[in-house]
Amino acid sequence: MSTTDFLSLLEHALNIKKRFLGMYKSANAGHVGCSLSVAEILTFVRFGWMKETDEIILSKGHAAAALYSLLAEDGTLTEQDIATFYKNDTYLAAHPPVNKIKRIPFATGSLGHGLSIAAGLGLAQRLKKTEKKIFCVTSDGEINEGSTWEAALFIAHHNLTNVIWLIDRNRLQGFGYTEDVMQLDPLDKKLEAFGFAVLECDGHDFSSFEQAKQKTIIQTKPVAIICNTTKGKGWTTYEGQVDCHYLPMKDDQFELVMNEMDNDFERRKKELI
Ligand SMILES: Cc1ncc(C[n+]2csc(CCOP(=O)(O)OP(=O)(O)O)c2C)c(N)n1
Repeated sequence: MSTTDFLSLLEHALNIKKRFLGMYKSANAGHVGCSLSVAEILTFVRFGWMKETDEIILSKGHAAAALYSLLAEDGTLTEQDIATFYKNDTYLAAHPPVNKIKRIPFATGSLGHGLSIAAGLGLAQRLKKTEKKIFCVTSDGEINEGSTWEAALFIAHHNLTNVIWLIDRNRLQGFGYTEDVMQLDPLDKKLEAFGFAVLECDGHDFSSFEQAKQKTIIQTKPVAIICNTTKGKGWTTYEGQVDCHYLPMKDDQFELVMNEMDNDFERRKKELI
């Protein structure tokens, strides 16, 4: 990937984050931290990895605003659509609806189901003998759900290398730390025992994603990528704190976080060039 490609990813990420922050602010809605956590993962998959025909499943549907913003960034949704977020009669609800929006074929948000959907799609594509890949983004908290492990068994059993599982490993969930609620570590060893090739990356850093992508290409087993992230990244008031899950932004916090997005972009741009 060239410097221009990385710069373009940074620009997309900035637009995506500022757009969904604006959506959350005008809706006075929570889940801000959940979307800031997953923003670069979605940006990289959509603009740095997947082909037009590939699928992306956001299993952690409560970060729907990040997905809607991504779909506005790629032209699937318009800014007029985006303005309806959380309003009466909108399709852009708090969780992605089924079959209303192009690129969102399944409702998600009842946590723990996305990987099963990805597994089914992966097997279907295998049977159809297509090259299509299914990117599934889950949270870490939803790995508490038994259905996630059933899907993992299934993917490994069928060696569905067309399914790529990205885990937003921010170590927080709605009301506490994942390791306190239900211990996942050593997550890499558990996933390996289930038959996955496990990779790790910095879930906010595009060069780290690029390395994981290059390693994925050469694997012969299904890949799970543990993307180490910070929940609420850039929202200084609550970054890395449990409150970034449900609390909406106050006016002054919104101003701060929008400035932080610009500053972060400039910092990363300087590092790049
Ligand atoms: C099956 C199910 N149980 C409970 C919820 C309510 N809920 C919404 S978000 C959340 C926790 C989020 O933590 P995590 O899944 O780790 O997401 P992230 O920290 O990445 O936002 C819960 C319990 C849900 N959406 N689905």
